[in-house]
Amino acid sequence: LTLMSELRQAIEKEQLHIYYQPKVSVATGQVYGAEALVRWQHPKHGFISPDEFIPMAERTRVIKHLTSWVLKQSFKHCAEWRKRGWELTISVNLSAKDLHDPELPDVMAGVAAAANIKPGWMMLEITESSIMTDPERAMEVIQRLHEMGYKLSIDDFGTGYSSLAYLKRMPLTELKIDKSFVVDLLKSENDAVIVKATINLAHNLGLQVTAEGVETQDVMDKLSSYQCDLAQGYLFSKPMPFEDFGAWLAANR
Ligand code: G
Ligand code: G
Ligand code: NA
Ligand code: MN
Repeated sequence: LTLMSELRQAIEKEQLHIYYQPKVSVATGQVYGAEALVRWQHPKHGFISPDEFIPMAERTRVIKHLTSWVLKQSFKHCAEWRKRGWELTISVNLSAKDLHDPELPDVMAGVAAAANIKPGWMMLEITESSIMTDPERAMEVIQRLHEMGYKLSIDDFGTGYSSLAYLKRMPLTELKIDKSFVVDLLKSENDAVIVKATINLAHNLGLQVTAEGVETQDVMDKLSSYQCDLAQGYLFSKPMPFEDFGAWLAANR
């Protein structure tokens, strides 16, 4: 049995789980939302990182099932938290393949209706490179998702190819600064310059900014001096299962 065929069955066998990592307001410390990150608990090989199985899934139609499953689960969880009065914005990662699938908006409409969530509660993370492989086609899907009310975020900003011309034309809510620029913010003058410039660029385009990979209070203070909007990282919490996130929220709200 290949890992690929096992992945195909992992969903039915309930081997996939979604972990949540909080996003926190830099200015107030308030919890803004969380990013949904998929995990594969393989019975023999143990934990397998999405960095390994997402690219594998993307080479086949499995990615479509995987994305639908992640959307279904995270929408359900979001609805559950909203019912408890927690007004969180939940971020979900889309792959390049998803962005080029003209059926995605219809799939999402079905999933949102079934879970009884408003699209405005969800933020969809897309990477620069996934847009740039076929910008016109990606733009059509992005435009439709925006019209449905979904928030859109550019993930890993600064690490891929991107065109500022497309950035300007896209209906975005957020830029997410990649952790590779954030972790050494205090040690690297170049990283500091990049982070500061990215925050200013985003704000001048009317976008909010999340810095990921925030591990220390010193980095948090620096981000605060740069007027960064949101932070995500081990300083607050590692990604955690649905139940643990509920407990974390109750303790940290
Ligand atoms: O979870 P971790 O911190 O290891 O994430 C590794 C990578 O996997 C990140 O690039 C993240 O964006 C990606 N990833 C995590 N969950 C999903 C998912 O549900 N769908 C897609 N397409 N990518 C994901
Ligand atoms: O590619 P994407 O940015 O979506 O993935 C986020 C990844 O970053 C996940 O694998 C997550 O586990 C990881 N991560 C989250 N917070 C931190 C952090 O504070 N430091 C580091 N080094 N990695 C982090
Ligand atoms: Na992401
Ligand atoms: Mn990222």
